[in-house]
Amino acid sequence: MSHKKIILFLLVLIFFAASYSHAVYKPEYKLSVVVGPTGPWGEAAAKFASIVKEKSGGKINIKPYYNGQLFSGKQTNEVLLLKLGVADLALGSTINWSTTIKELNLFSLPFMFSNYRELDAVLDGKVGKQLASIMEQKGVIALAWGENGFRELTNSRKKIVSPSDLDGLKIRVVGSPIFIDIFKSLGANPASINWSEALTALQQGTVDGQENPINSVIIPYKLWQMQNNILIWHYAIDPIIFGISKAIWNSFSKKDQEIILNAAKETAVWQKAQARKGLDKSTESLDILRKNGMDVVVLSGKERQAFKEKTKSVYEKWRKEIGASLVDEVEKEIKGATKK
Ligand code: X2X
Repeated sequence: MSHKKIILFLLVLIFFAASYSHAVYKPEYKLSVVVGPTGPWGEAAAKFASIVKEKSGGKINIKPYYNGQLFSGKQTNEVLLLKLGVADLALGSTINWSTTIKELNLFSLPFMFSNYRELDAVLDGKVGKQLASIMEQKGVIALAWGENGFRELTNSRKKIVSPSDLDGLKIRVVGSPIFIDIFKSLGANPASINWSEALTALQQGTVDGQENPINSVIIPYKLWQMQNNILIWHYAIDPIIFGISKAIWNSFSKKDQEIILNAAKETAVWQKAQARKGLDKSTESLDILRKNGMDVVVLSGKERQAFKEKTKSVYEKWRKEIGASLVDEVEKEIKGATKK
């Protein structure tokens, strides 16, 4: 072979190698999920994976790792898993990511959101986009917003109607400092415990109570087996982010990115609807709790106001931590949504 031919041959080889490497898929893309496979959150992980698999003709294989299997240590480290490549994707709660991305604490500002309309206005508006761009700077692409739900308080000791009823109650919270502040301001005794250890703590009575959304956590985990009181107080909302590591995202072709993005959006719509079912236009989910022996207290506007006032200093402290201008923007969007 002449030199020219050899060079041409090598160039052709390089060309094929390059285009082949573009099409190399990992045998498995790991998706981190903090909860188990049952309930809207866990089921969304399987649904998302199956849509992506089908639409990519079996090439993109996402595998959910439930119950925080990929965490070695705290659940609040989930974003770091994406950065380190331990996980490629996550269906993550804003709470678990808020220690790394401080702006995400805004959903935990006590008694800020009262209903889904306000939440949708914020997530679908300017703030939702701003948060996505902050996450991208931290190495995560937010594909869609899902929902864990409004977080309600359960306990095994007593009926709670006013802040003083919380006095001295030991409450399991996520290891995110804003929750410690909130429960301390209410006179309770908060303990940071990973979700994976929370059930044992509740069973053994190491803690008296916990707070979590009804459809995504309280019902699938049958918390009535250890908790007989629930307070519907909507004190914090907990969106879920369909997130993918930026490095992994960039490894996909435009066509594959589209498949993944559309699957996330489609699943998020379904997942949100499941998270709100029986809590929004009807009370079916509350009936499930009652049928299983729980005493359900739904706060009136006035009763809720008492809790709001008690936690005001926490709100003001965290307004500064999160960024006052961002919180102002959220307050503005909430006001706009209320007027509509
Ligand atoms: O740990 C919790 O309470 C849970 C499952 O709701 C979150 O991951 C934030």
